[in-house]
Parts: sequence; structure tokens; C-alpha cells
Amino acid sequence: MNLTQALLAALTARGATEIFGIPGDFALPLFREFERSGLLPVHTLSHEPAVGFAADAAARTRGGLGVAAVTYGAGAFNLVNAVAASYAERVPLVVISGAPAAHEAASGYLLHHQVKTLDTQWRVFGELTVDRARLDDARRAPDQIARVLDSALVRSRPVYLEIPRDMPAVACDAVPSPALPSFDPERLAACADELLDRLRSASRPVLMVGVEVRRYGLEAKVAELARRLAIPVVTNVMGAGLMADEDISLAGTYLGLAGDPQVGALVEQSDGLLLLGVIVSDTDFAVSARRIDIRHAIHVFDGDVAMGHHVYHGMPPAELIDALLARVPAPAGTPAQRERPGVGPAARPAEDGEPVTPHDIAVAVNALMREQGSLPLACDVGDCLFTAMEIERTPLVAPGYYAGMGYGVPAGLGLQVATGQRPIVLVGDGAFAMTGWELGNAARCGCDPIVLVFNNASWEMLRAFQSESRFNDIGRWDFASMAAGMGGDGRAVRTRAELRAALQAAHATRGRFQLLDIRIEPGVRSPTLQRFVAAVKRLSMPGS
Ligand code: S1T
Ligand code: MG
Repeated sequence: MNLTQALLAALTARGATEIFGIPGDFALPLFREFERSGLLPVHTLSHEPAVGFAADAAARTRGGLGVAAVTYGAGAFNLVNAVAASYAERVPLVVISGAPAAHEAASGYLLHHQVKTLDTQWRVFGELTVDRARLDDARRAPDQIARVLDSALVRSRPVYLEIPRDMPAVACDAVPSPALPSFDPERLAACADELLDRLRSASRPVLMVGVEVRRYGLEAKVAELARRLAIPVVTNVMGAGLMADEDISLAGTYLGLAGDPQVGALVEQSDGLLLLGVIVSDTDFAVSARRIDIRHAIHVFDGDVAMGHHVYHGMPPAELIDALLARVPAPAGTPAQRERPGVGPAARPAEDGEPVTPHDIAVAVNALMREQGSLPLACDVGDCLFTAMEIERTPLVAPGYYAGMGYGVPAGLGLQVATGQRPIVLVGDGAFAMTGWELGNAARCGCDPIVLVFNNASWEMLRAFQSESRFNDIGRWDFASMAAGMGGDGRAVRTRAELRAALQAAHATRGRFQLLDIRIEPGVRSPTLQRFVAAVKRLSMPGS
């Protein structure tokens, strides 16, 4: 066995099912060993941000590790923003970078792709990851790989492996099996007891489900806990789409003043708010009608459980949920089958000559999913993300907290490669102009996403906050005409009747990506974005 084979076997043992990457001369030997071993399929894309987004989405939707492999310098630095997003949104992404061989590093030359020093990249990725290793010694490599990959899973954050190009084919022992997180059982028991005491003494307890519940594969167990606790359950923006396949009634998605007022009141007036794996960020908590005092909540996040003025450290989420389930008996008898409600009453899509608005897109997608079954969503940043909050309970991957554009299309490819499910991609014209061209790789990756481009000729989300700025006029691109050149089918859509017909035709067509170039007038926004902007202006930009 060589070092690459040992690494691939260790990645597979920790849930990886593919690698996304772009090689370069410092990574050619590594990619050659990837190909020779055949242990994991390698999907190459066109630009490294997309490599990171696709690997991120693969991890989010399939569970386990996502893997992005790049060359040293120019490739790895292109990946930085995607890894930052994975760090912020708790994704176990493994970054594998080629690097100069030992004799090159010692040559005394300035090497191509080098920045300040040969260690600059190592230091940069130290800021974006929870663990890292340089695999320059085959005797140490197995333990280094095991430690770093296990860190990614336990912390659900990115990690970094740097492989000098004289190492991939070097003989190497197997990597130790995955290690389970360690914890103090007595402290865990005390934490579970106090958490339940606080919930039981509350008169208005509420459970908010966040991203960690997905990242640690706990949706089924948390759904069972929610049924046993019999308290209202909500998600937040980053948690939208969670529990979609569980038999549990969700009250809705919390988005402060920009969301459903009933959900806002439920959360903000709770005297026992359990934030389970929730990223408490400004996206949804800075637009609260009444600021939530986290000290009076119970916040389970990043291995800690904060209650009142004290914190239990080293509380692995999976073990905590098991401890809570052990303390809350299942109700007698079998629970009545619950109707899994959608977002709201199933509005029938209008099929008239009216121009399409973002809300019409949500209604049309809801109708399609009620007729044809649920489809997972991959969403970008912009009004498409706010529109996604109006779509029924279906799995969703989106940069709802880090909010970096360009995620949608690559994430749709990563989702379909990792799960085999055909996604609907929601993306604005500005974000599409960044990474939408990766659709040219769809056929090679075996993907045929349905892509809905919110083509409003505008950076509309920015215009909503600063309407006087002319730089938000980005021109109307004809994306429908560009689809064929990338191996897909494009349809320009202007009216609600055209939207309904185009969506049905796209859904019926397999084997080629389907692009709906939905022409929306600049200034026309979703109700959710409208409320969000009004709330932000009211709360943080008084007088604006
Ligand atoms: N660059 C990147 C990589 N991510 C960003 N989030 C931004 C810039 C800032 C930004 C937004 S929203 C937005 C920009 C440029 C405009 C999005 O335009 P489009 O995709 O067409 O969607 P829509 O027209 O629906 O707004 C956020 C606020 O940071
Ligand atoms: Mg736009």
C-alpha cells in the first residue's frame, strides 16, 4: 500500500464517496495515484471555488467527509473562500493540496506558485481549519491522517492535508480506524439532567433545530426526542430543510421580523428556548422583534452546552441526544401519523400572462413537488435564498450564514454526484455569472440539475439596501441561449404560464441539465426579502 491508497481508504472509512478537484504540476503524482487506485472517483471541475462548493455540498447532503483536492499555490488559494464558508457553516471538508517535493523546497530557488514563503499556504489554511498535517514522512503519515480526518468529523469543520509531490507513491501503512469522540460520562449525565430540568420548568419551551443536527446525522433521533418532549419545533435560516423527511410537525423557520410572525413570537417569547446545534448569527437573530437573551436559553453548539451563566464543555452532540432520549420515555401507544405540513396552504400556480415574481417561483416549485414528489434544493445567495424560505419542506443546501455567492450551481453538482438525487438549483443572475458555467461539466459528472435563474438584471439584494447605486444594474444576460453550448437545454421564461410549462418540461427531461432563464423586472422582490430589508433598516439602520 502507498500513502495515497492509505489516505483514500481512510477517507472512505469516514464517509467520503468522491473527490472534487483540479490538478496542477505539484499535484500530478497525487492525481495519478488517485486514478491508478480507483478507490474514489475524481470529478474535475473548471475553477477551484466550485471544487470547494461541490465537495461542501456532498458532505452536507450525504453525511461524512467532503474532499477537495488542488495544486499548491494558485489552486489552493483559489479554494480559500469556499473553505472559509465550510468552516463558518460547520462542514467537514478535507482539503488536500499538492506541494513542492523536499529537494525542490531545499533548492534555494523561489518556486512557481510560491507566495511569501513556502509555508505561507500552510499558515493561511491554519486559519480556516481545525487541524492540519504535512505528509512528508511515511512513518508518521498514518497517525497524522487518522488524527486530522477524525478532527474533521468530531468538530464538523474543515481540515488540511499537504502532500509534497515526492510522497504520493511512497509505501505506507494503513491508517487507523475512525476514533469516537471522548467525553466525561458523569459530566454528560449532569448536563442532560439540568437541560431537561430547565425545559420541564419552562412554561413556553421551544426547540430550535440547527445545522449540527444534520452534520452529526441526528435528524431521526432529534425528531424522536421532539415527539417525546411534545414541544413546538422550529428551524432557523441555516436549518431550513432540516427534518424534511421526518415524521414531525415543524412550526416553521425563524427569521425574526422577516419571517412568520407566529414563529417569531413563539421563539422570542419562549422561557425555555433550546437551540440545538444552531449557528446564532445576525442573519436571523439580528432581525428579532425582541432581542433573545441567549443566557436564558440553552445553547448546544460546537461541543459545548451553555445554560444560564455556565457552560458544559466536551459534550458530543450524538452522545448528548442519546442521554436525553434515555431520560424522556416514549409516550404509550403509537403516535398518530402526523400530516407533514408544508410552508403554507398549497397555492395553485397561476398560469396567466402576468410577469413572474420570485414568489411565483416558490409557488410553482411547491406545486411541482406536490405533483411529482420532493426534490432537494441547492440555493445561492440573493433573493433566491429568501424565496427558498417560501418553498415546502424539502432538503436544502445554501450558504445561509456565510452568504458567499457562487455556491448554488456547484453545490447542485456536488449534491447529485454524492446522493444521486436530481436537485433544483435556485440562483440569481449575478451569482450565476460567477460559477454557473460549471454546468458545462454536468454531463461529465453524470448530473442533470434543474436550474432556475432569477434573471433580474440586477444585484437586487444590494439595490434593496442602497437603491440609488447604479452599479447594481448588471445588464440582462441571455442565459437561455448559453445553455446548449454547455450541453443543456435553456428556456427563457417571462410569464407565469411559461414558468409552469417550462418547469414541467424540465422535470420531464432527463440526462441534460435544464436551465430556466426567468426574466424578472429589477426591483421586484420576494415578500421575505422585502420584510428582511425592512427589518434590517428598522433595527440597524434607523433613519435610513
Ligand atoms: N461577492 C460574493 C462572493 N458574495 C457576496 N455575498 C457578495 C459579493 C455581496 C453580495 C450579496 S448579494 C449580492 C452581492 C454582490 C448580489 C447578488 O446578485 P444576484 O446573484 O443577481 O441575486 P439577486 O439579484 O437576487 O440579489 C450579499 C448581501 O453579501
Ligand atoms: Mg440578480
